[in-house]
Amino acid sequence: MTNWKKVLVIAAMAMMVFSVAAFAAPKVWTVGFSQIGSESEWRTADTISVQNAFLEDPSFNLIYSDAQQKQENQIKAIRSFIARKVDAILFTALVETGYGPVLQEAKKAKIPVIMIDRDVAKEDQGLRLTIMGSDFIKEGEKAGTWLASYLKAKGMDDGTTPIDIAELQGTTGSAPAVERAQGFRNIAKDHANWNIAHSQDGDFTSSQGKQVMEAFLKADPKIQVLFAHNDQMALGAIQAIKEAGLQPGKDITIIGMDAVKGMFQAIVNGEANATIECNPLLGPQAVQAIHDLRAGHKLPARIWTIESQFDATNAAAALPTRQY
Ligand code: GYE
Repeated sequence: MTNWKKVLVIAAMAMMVFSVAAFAAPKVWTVGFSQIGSESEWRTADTISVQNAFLEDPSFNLIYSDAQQKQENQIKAIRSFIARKVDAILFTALVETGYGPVLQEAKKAKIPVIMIDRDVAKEDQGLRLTIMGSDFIKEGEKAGTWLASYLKAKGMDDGTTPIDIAELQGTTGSAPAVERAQGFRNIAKDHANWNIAHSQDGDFTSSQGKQVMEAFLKADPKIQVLFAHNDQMALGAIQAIKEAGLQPGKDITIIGMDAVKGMFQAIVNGEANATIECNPLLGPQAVQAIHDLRAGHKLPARIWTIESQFDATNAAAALPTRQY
């Protein structure tokens, strides 16, 4: 082979290797993640899951922003993602409303926005690509259904004697607070003697849960059931119930949401009665969705997570393998 032919062959081979490598390794994408804060064990597990899933994939670069429970911090973070021309935005909305203008800006900049966990209000849903997370209405319904069968099995509900229920709501205006309340009421409406006598915002935190429960108990020592929109508030309320000289789990039936380890322990100890699982390990799903997006696939309008429910019949067996 003449020298110039050799050069041509080497050049052709180099080009082939180069193009195979280019095909195999997708362009690194920068993804901005606007998280709401760290109000609960659930949130911490969710943040770690997302951060780890992106860290494990060298084809992504994640910019994480913690809004510390402030909507204005989220709006600022999304604006900075747009200014940095990220390839995609992952977004958990603290509350449902108030993000329309910033989502318009992302749309104008042609940056896809994927909701994770908490969605925005209906009128703004056209501005984001998809939502991955739990069915909060179904979770509220599961809590109501669990309560109905528990009270019946224990002979605590004859269908006519009033049942006094207290509800610790999550952050006012957030998707899980709105929808869990709705789901619970979908079941409660078929029980004429169930009386949701107290309902107040406990901001999804244990300290607020405790404070609000103290106030509930002062106003009404006859509360028979506590429905808490998350386990964190239920755990705070358990403290308040004990300090009031009552036995949580016995004098007051307690149902939480999330199925975090602390609540499992409370159920095993007999101080709480049930928790409805809400899976925070959303990282792998988020990475998969953004992979699909980069590959040019159309994402489904809704990506659901799979979850379960736990009470004294199965909590102890599940506890050793819980990841959150
Ligand atoms: O239940 C709670 C958290 O948005 C589903 O937020 C999430 C909720 C979760 O802080 O513990």
